[in-house]
Amino acid sequence: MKYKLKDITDKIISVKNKELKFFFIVYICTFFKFLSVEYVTSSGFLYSYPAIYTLLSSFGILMAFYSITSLFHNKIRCSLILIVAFLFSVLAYTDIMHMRFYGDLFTFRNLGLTTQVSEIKESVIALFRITDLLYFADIFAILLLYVLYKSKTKENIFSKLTVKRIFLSLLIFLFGFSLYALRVYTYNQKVPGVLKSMWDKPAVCNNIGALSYHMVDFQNVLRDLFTKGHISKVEIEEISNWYIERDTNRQPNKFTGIAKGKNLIIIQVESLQEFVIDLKINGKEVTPNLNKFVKKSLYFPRTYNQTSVGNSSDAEFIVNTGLYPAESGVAYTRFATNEYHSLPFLLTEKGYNVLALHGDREGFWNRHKMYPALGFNKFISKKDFIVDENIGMGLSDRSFFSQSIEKMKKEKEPFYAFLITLTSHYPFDFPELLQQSDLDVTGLDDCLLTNYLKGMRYFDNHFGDFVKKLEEEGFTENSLIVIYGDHTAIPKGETSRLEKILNKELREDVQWKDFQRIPLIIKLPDSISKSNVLNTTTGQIDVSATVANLLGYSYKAGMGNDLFSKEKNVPLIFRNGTYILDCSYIEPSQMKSTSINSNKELKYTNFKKISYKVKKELSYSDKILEYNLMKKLKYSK
Ligand code: GP9
Ligand code: MN
Repeated sequence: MKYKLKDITDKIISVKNKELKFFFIVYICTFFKFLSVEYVTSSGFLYSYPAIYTLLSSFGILMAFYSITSLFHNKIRCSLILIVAFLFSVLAYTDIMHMRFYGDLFTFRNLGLTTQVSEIKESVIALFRITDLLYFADIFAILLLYVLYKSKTKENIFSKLTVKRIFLSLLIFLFGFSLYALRVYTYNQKVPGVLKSMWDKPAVCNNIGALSYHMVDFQNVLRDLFTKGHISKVEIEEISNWYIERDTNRQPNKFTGIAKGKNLIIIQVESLQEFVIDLKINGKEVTPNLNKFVKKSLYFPRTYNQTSVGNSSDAEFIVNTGLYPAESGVAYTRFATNEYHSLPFLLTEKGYNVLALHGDREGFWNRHKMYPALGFNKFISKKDFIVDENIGMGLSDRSFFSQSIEKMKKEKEPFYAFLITLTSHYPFDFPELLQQSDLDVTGLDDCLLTNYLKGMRYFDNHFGDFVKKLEEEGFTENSLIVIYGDHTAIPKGETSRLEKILNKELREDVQWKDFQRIPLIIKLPDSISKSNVLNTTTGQIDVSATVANLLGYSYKAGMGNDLFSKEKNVPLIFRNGTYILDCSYIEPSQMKSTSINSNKELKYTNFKKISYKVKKELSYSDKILEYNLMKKLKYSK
């Protein structure tokens, strides 16, 4: 044994260019550790194995990092390189553990989350595999060999810092950094907004490399940290006053507490737009089950999609908090460390059991962090369902609905179950979905719109089965059921096809805006069931206050209104500052106002005052998020 070790050390001593080789070994080991992360993220069905540009980006950014260590004094260089390599190993291993546990990568944004550490600590033992030691073994081996070598020769293999060395290191840095920057730039051009929103971190990692992903993530966190200003007490008071004034005259109405003590089931339907309700193709309804359900419910056809770049996550966020989506980036990824008031917290306080169910990876959209922050006590995600059928992004709606009802049956009542469907997701061309959808589309082009309609029929079939089971289990009697579409899905390019199918014009901006509606369906418990079509202009923002009122409570921390006491002159505000007031669409930045009914331009000056109020309201919502104010504000008694 002694002889063997001597052999090895002798060999090492005899090697030329020892420093370069030292760098090379450390570099290659680190590269493979991050490659293992890229490989793990590629095992998701949506991604392929890391492509050459991903590898080049990883290769470049790592080269840039190690070239910086080369600029330090030769006495500390060895320690520094090993420390950097160790930190990289920790980062790569943290990613691996996160992927195993959440199906998502680590983000510096969630560093402030206290749950993070404890959750990881608890699960680390369960998730540990003996091969994981490889993530750190190289560093200890290198260190050991180096110490042995030093004890024999006393020679420092790290050469002195010379001008030539500085020049060469900087050159290598520039080369490596350019490879990284080029890939980050091209990926961001290809998928605009992806790096800021980070809706799918594994996909980002798969496209630009693991370390590059962390660089961009770190940059995002720093940007937010440094652009954050200061908020004065006066400003906080101003926001509190807005809430108090709004609610001063709030009175109970005939719907207050009508569903008291009942369960709450909210179903957020992927890509469901309002125009499909009652739509017929070749004489057959696209969504017969949903249409039947609408006839038994309070139906709000003038509900507008208020989401921003956060899509599904924005819809969830607006509905559960009553706040607007983040001004830039995505609330779910930027503000998971905030403290919230929310519908889940309110209902938990009233004795409800609150859970969310969704058939995707739990880390998608940072839900695994945001749900606890929003007050969901339980999140049943892909890893908790039996994935017997995967369509598109995750568990099929068929399986999701049939397993969800079984899970709901076991839950303590009253509960608030928040269900998010998935299969009818853009681009709606998943082969299993198209095969299983029985919508007859003869005569329609083979296009995105046709696939969308087939997707809606697919959802409707399984929604129908779900409703039958809800009835059988008595849930339609002992629950308040709310259904809405998360956001719109049909791009403007489909205008002429839509015009044909709907037999109406959609060309003008205001017509298109009006087309961006989603259905909002509120079904009261069977025995008090009231059906009606209500033409109030509304959006996702009003859901929390409305639902709370129906259950007999009052949700005051949201910026929306209870739909049963909403006044006519309340603007429905969109993230970009435009709004709808009654039947006018107002675009303050262009000083433009248009009638939705007649398509005619209206006098903007009539809306100047209200435009100012709209701007204020959005800025209050932004400040609440930015400065984590929800728990610090005062609300009316
Ligand atoms: C992902 C699903 C879809 O889990 O909710 O999200 P989207 O891409 O629509 O935002
Ligand atoms: Mn969605």
